[in-house]
Amino acid sequence: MIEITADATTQIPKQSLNLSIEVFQNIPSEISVFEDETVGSVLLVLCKDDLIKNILQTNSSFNSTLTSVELFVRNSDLIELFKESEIRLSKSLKGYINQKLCAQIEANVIINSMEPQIISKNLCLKIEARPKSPIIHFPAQNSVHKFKENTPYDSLLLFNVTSPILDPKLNGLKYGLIETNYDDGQQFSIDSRGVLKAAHPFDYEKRDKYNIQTQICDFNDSCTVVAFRIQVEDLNDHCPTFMQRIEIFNITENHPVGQDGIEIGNFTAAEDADGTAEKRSICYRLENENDALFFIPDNRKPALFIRKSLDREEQDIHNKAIKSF
Ligand SMILES: [Ca+2]
Ligand SMILES: [Ca+2]
Repeated sequence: MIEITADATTQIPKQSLNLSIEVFQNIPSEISVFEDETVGSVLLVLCKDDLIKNILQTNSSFNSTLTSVELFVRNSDLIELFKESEIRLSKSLKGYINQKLCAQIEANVIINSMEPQIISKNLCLKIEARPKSPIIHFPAQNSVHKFKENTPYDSLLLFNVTSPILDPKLNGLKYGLIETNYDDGQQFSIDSRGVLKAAHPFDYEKRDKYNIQTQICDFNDSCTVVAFRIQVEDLNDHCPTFMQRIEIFNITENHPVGQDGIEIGNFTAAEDADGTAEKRSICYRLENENDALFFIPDNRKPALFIRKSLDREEQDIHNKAIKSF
């Protein structure tokens, strides 16, 4: 027979707190940490007041002024508790990618004169590789995109960019034009959907190409830059015009003229302001195409011919108009 003698104060067993893990409801059970996270950085902030509030909610007889909570981190050399609130990284996570490393957050709760209760919760670190910067699928680096001059385009290009960060809430990408020395990006804009627009139609004769650089950043300010060219295509939007309005040719009367006629002079060629040779095609014709005396044998050449010799006594001046087209 064993006789137990006890001190009077311990004869009445203290009431147990019976706290559940619910008191840790504000603390996540898992947090993601990048593999290259700096040692000493704060991974999580514990709020003791929230913990006490949760404890008091479990029993209305608990008194906040008589409640004390002490926090500890157990079973981990990866994290430490700083100032009783900050969970800080205490060791490099290099080499732990895709691993889950867990520690316990322990709370020693003392309320009134009740038996202290230790309650703990697992806190796991999910080690991830730091997300890479956004991936630009379109437009390709150094690609060339052609657009016609004088043509209004609602939009020029629609960027196709994805981010390796999977959380769609954080996946909003930021698009921006990078200023270059030549103001190439000045008349362009890019919106939050990645639509590139030009403020006004292009004019090949003013500028035939623009070298654009855009930067696409994720929420983490991890950015990717892509450079491409907007090439303007020339259209035949300029007509040839004569800069020399009047020209005078002299020919001796009764000049012998063969079957093919003879050239009486080359007039100054018309000019076409179009930027490319093929859009500067210039042809000539006499205003009166059925002229009995004068003709232009090759409508590409600014050369005027006569079919037969002229007689000064019959007519000494012939006024002819030539058209370019
Ligand atoms: Ca032209
Ligand atoms: Ca043109």
